[in-house]
Amino acid sequence: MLDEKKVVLSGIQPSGNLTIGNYLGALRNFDAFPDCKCIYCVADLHAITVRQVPAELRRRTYETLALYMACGLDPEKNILFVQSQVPAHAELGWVLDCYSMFGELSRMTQFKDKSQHHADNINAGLFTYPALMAADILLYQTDLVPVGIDQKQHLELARNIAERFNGIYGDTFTVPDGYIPTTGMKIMSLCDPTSKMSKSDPNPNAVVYILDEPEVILRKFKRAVTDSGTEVCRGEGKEGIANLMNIYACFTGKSDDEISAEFDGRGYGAFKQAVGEAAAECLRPIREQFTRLMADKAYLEEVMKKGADQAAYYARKTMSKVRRKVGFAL
Ligand code: AQP
Repeated sequence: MLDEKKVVLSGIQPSGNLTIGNYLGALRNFDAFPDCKCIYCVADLHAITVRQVPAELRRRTYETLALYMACGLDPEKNILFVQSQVPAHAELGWVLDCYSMFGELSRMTQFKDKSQHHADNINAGLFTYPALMAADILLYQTDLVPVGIDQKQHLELARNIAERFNGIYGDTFTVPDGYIPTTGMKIMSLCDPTSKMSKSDPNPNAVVYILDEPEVILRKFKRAVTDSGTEVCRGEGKEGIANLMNIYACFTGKSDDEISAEFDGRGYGAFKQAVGEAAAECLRPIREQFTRLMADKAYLEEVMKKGADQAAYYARKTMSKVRRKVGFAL
């Protein structure tokens, strides 16, 4: 533990514009730990496991940092930084590659999914991604990792790697726990409610971005795929409605029963309109604050620099322990 406070760490890849899936599954929970040391990175090393346009990656790195702040993360109270600016991530990532088994990495569903979507670029980084994610977490002796349910498998692997390393060399890493939200755990695509809403989805209508304008949000929800029924409730073949209920519950705090009662006899049209309005209303102040922050690039760079220095300080402590344990020359 750093400074005796519990350590919280998470990150988001700047691999696209952030979605309400990223927001509801992860980002919104980042400021739920007032008594902890919170460390949040923009995971640009992870982003290059999929081919990126360099100028866009750089722009989105700034934007992701600004979005962290626009969502309420105060850089005076949290360590906010860009992963590639703290080289210890890559360093520990390599070490942990050597303690990650081919078989366990092969079982990762994200690797299987991304290999299918990027069949022309199934690179080694895509395969060892979870070992780098383990390094991100273990580098800071992290206690808690707020992530969406889709990252649960990677988190389990990080725990296994930590336990394996500790088993060989004695106590080195804190074994982290996940902090996974119970409502709206996995937000699904608006066009195919059986697949996850992802920022890299090529179809913009499948995804609501945090920074979408209110009228765009309303339009996307209006067109969301549902079913031929009329009742707002969960059930067989109603994955689209279930997804909208999850989203509405997240933005309003209402229970399933309250939602079903509210839209009883009113049909899907009224429900979709309400989901859109609730989302647009909650996201409006974030978009406005984001616009203010993006206007001051020098300030963002100052935050990045300070965050990287703070993160590097803690990372160095763990790395010197790791170097000693594995037998690198000191
Ligand atoms: N649809 C989702 N529902 C709930 N949580 C989600 N997260 C992502 N999508 C959803 C959570 O957001 C965090 C950021 O994850 P990431 O950027 O590291 O990678 P990801 O999970 O692969 O996110 P995307 O949006 O799907 O990115 P691409 O398209 O680049 O692969 C994580 O905590 C994740 O659980």
